Amino acid sequence: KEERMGWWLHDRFGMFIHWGLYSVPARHEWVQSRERIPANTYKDNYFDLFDPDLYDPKEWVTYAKAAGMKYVVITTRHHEGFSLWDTEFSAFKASNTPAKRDLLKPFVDACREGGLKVGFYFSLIDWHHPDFTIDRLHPLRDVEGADTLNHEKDMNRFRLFLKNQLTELLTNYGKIDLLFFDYSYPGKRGKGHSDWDSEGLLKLARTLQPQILVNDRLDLHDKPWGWDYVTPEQFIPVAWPERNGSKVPWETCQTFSGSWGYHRDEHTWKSDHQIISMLVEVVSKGGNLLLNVGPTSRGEFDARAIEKLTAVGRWMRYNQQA
Ligand code: FUL
Repeated sequence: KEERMGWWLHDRFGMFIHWGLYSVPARHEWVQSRERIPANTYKDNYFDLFDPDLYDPKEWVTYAKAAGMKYVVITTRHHEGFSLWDTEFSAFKASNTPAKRDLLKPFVDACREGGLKVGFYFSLIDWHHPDFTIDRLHPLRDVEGADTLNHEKDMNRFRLFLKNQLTELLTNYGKIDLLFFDYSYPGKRGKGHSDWDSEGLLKLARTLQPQILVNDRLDLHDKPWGWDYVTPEQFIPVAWPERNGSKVPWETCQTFSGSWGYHRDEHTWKSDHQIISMLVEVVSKGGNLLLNVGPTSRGEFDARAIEKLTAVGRWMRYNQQA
């Protein structure tokens, strides 16, 4: 494990990218759940408006590198169930929108070309798939008759679907350095990891890509082989996190503002000073920082994100080791 983790422990600083259909409404990546939007309405409203005409992943890589980041983790699919790649297993994918293409492939190529490690974020939650249980986070949770609807659902089919998609991702895009599963919680049936067969997913990942690093959101906390690093979200632990009395590898993921997906009207952006202090604090406590950008539906970084990344880059330039 130590050997596998070498690059990650060394690199310390990465970029998170949350990009999906939620960039169209531009008011939080949980918009579908928050506003209780049924899957078909969500699709009708936003699918045909997803047209990333300004998408240039090479540009994204340039910004990441200029800020001193060494790896990138992108949402291949978030909770809305929309796939950025041309998956065989769903029609709810970028290649069927006006984008008309697999958006992941050029991204991976750009990272490789720029010498950045590539991580895939992969949602276990799916508000689009017909077999996904209507649980307490689901957009249809308040609909009358949700329990009856659940009788028709077959999580076995959903589990198979996840494995099929993960297989595509770990087979068709070359070497993938890291997987960020997100996230396992006890569902209506109350089982957590067995709802999505976390063990099976992890086994599959390690079979297809033995070197891959995996985060701790599969709900396999009690198993030392169930995760490589822990992921405090939106906070910096007071001290180096421990499990069973030993310090463990950790990474905090953080947003510039509140939302992960592009949120046009959110004005709570951290200052340059806050971001740089955060990086210093994290690294001083032995952790990694995964700093998030939520690109717009046209495929570009918001000017505010570019400003922040540039400020970090400027600081890096004057403070890096020769
Ligand atoms: C959370 C997700 O629900 C958020 O939308 C975001 O992706 C964050 C990194 O993880 O658990």
